[in-house]
This record gives sequence, C-alpha cells and structure tokens, in this order.
Amino acid sequence: ISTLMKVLNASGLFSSFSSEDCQIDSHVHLSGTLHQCRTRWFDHDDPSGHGDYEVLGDLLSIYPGEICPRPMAIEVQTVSGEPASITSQTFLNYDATHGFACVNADQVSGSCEDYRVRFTCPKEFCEVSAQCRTQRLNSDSPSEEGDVESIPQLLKTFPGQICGNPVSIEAVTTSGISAELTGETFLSYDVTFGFACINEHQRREQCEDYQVYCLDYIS
Ligand SMILES: [Ca+2]
Ligand SMILES: [Ca+2]
Ligand SMILES: [Ca+2]
Repeated sequence: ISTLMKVLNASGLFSSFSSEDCQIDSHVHLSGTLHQCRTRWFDHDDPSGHGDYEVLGDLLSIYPGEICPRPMAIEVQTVSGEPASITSQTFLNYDATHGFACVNADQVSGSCEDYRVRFTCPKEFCEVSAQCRTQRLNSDSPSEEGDVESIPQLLKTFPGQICGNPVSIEAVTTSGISAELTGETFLSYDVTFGFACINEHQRREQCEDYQVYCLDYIS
C-alpha cells in the first residue's frame, strides 16, 4: 500500500500505474486525491429518440468496474463542457442514485443537449481501482451444478495470470454485466474461495456464465 500512496501523492492520477506482473485494464481511468475519487466523464447516450439518458444502472453495466455502485455525487455537463445547471433545460433525473435523464418532450426547444456525467465515489473505491487488475478469466461454464470460478482452479487454469496476493475479486457475465446487477444469488463471492453461482439457487434454475477479475495492490 505504501507504493500506492507514493504514486498517488506524486501524480494524483491512477491511470499512470504500470506493472510487469499484472495486466491493468486500460479502460479504467480514475482521478482524485486520497479523500475523493472522481470517475472520468461518461457519454453513453445522445439526445436522439426520447432524450439523453445517462442512467447509473446502464452505465454500471456498460462500464463494469469504472463506477462505484453507490456514488456520493454526480456532475453533469454538456459534451462541450457547459454545466447542466446553466443550460436552463429541465431534467427528469439528476442525482447520484438514478443518474441523469433529459427528456426531449420536456424542453422548450423540443430537444435536449447532449450531456455527459461523472461520479464521485468513496476513496476506498479509488484505492481498489488503483490495484492491479487481471484480464477476465473464465474457467467454468454454468452447465451441471453451476458456474464455479474458484481461486485454486483459476490459479491452475491460468498460471501466472492471477496476481500473487489477490485482495478482492470482481465477477461479470460474459456479456459484461456486473454480478451485483444480475439479481442472481451467489454461494461464494470472495477472495478466499473465489466465485460460485449454483444453478438450483436461482429463480430460473440457471446461472449466467461469469468471468472473474482478480485485484491486487501493485507492489
Ligand atoms: Ca437517446
Ligand atoms: Ca449524452
Ligand atoms: Ca464461467
């Protein structure tokens, strides 16, 4: 952790990490200090259709690991950098719980601007996100009892690709949905055993196929 602190103090930028041992997900770019943590800007939708929807639940699914599940604050601006608060448009949602939604029909002009959002997360999220992140590893499929991605099995199947001292794991489906958002129940989801989803514990008696990231502090 001391290395982490040093790099944080030196640069304030998490994306500057590199490590020979572990492959870092280059899509994760977080910035902040030890007391706050802000994500990058996200512009997923545009104002075509009903409006411009930058909904937290969608963004969590599309960009797994880049946003904390329960942000403390949201910032919204147009893609050209104008704060949403001075555009005089009306918004359906503009909060850290739901995210952001602008409905075209609610606007005087009949159309929303194109907005982007970013979130403030607890500093613990930055610390976790500043860890080494392996590639997504998938050693099992949900046939038979379920989808079991145990740490011992992953170590055996992907030698050298798991960090030496994992501090946590994250599971996402093969289509990129965070495990937390699938509504499924897990027998295990921790760094001691690893991840296990049992088919008969699910309402539809079938688990999704999950892949697992291993997270480790960069040393
Ligand atoms: Ca739209
Ligand atoms: Ca947008
Ligand atoms: Ca799997």
